Amino acid sequence: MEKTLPVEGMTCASCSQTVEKVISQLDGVSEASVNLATEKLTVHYNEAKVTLEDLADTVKDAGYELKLPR
Ligand code: 9UX
Repeated sequence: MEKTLPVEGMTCASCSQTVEKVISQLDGVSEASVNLATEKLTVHYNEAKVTLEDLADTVKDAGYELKLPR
């Protein structure tokens, strides 16, 4: 599954690198990249191993906010 979702709170390239790193390290995530200009995260993940809520919790722990579809 691939998803592109907005992330709030990133103001510099270091922020976006942090988000990429913490998401990439999750079990079940194969790829994560952040576009700082559009403030969006694109993530490739295995739904059987990790949920969007897990991704949002991880982003939150790093100090940013992942906006989930509702
Ligand atoms: Mo520096 Mo980006 O504290 O927040 S990592 S602006």
